[in-house]
Amino acid sequence: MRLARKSIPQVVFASVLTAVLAACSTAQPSTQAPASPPAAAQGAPAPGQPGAAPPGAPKVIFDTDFNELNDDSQALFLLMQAGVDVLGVTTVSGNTWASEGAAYALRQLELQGRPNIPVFEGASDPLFGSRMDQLPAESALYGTDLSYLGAWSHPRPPSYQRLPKPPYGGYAKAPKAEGSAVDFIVDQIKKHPHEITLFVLGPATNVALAVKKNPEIVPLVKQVIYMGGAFDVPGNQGPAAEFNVWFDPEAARIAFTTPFPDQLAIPLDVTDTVFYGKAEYDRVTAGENTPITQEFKDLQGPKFAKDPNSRDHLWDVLTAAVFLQPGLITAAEMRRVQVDTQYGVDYGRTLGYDPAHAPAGTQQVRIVQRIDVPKFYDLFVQELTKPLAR
Ligand SMILES: [Ca+2]
Repeated sequence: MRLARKSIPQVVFASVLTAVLAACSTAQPSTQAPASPPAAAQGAPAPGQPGAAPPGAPKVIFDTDFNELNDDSQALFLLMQAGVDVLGVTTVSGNTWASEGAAYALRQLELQGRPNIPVFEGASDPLFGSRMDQLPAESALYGTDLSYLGAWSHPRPPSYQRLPKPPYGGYAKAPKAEGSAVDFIVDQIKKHPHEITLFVLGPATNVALAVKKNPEIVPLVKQVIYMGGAFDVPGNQGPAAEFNVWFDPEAARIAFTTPFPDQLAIPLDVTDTVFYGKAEYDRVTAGENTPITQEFKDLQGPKFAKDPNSRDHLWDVLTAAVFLQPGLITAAEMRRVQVDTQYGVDYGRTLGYDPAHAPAGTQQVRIVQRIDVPKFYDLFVQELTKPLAR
């Protein structure tokens, strides 16, 4: 059995992080120049080029545990359809392995005619390493619900081009971008100071690595938007933790306690109040076919045909929606946030303190508690059903 995580002294954590950062800075030495490097690997395409956003469009980096037509995927659709300048997609293991996320993101971007948006394969394991083999013990000790394990439910694929099952419509023609996801985040923030909103829609591993490796970027980030945490509601991965934070609690702790100029969180407190069912599916698929609506029909149609009462949450989609329309937020509170990283029943629990009575080292995060659901769905349907933004 592995060393119990609570017995890992801080110095070990520091050395682990140092080793990870060293690997990060030297990762992926390209021994062979790609015949045709991804056009956008150095940043967003120039205006007028395929995949270019309108001049002046807000800039985002999309950090994600991407899957096919899941909440991450729909959040990306929403941002791009609304004309946001997506500088790049960086993947992390969570719902999927980082390699799977890269394959799915490349394919989804290709389907939307946006193959020039670079996709970087990021961290495959949490800062403290994989816990796959200790999950049964974790469940027995702490009551962790093992019904959903994301990437840890199946073996790590050998590469983003060799998944157990090809992506929807096959593998994308474009390769993933060369280089490190962490370095891409750092370089883009330095290139566009005070302009980039960083979407953190999976475990925060890439972001934690970026701010530890290059802390000078912290004041240059415009805003960080997380899907993550469960503040005044139960967790969805065991009694207390939300999945993204549970997957890499140490990374979430680093991210939330970093003094970014502006942090906004979409936790389970709000996502648990928004349901997606057949009525919403019918609105998305009612009109003209586009690659997006066709994918909804192909991938969600069978589920609703079998069970018209099926419904689910949209988690990450809410981050994109409130970014596009902040007025959708009907209730929110400013809290100072900490993450419990003691390896116990509360491992990965997010704690939101009253700013007047908060522990030292915590940072202010705006916690969204409710949104205007009908207006949210109006935006969702409007953007996802219009002709593809190119
Ligand atoms: Ca996600």
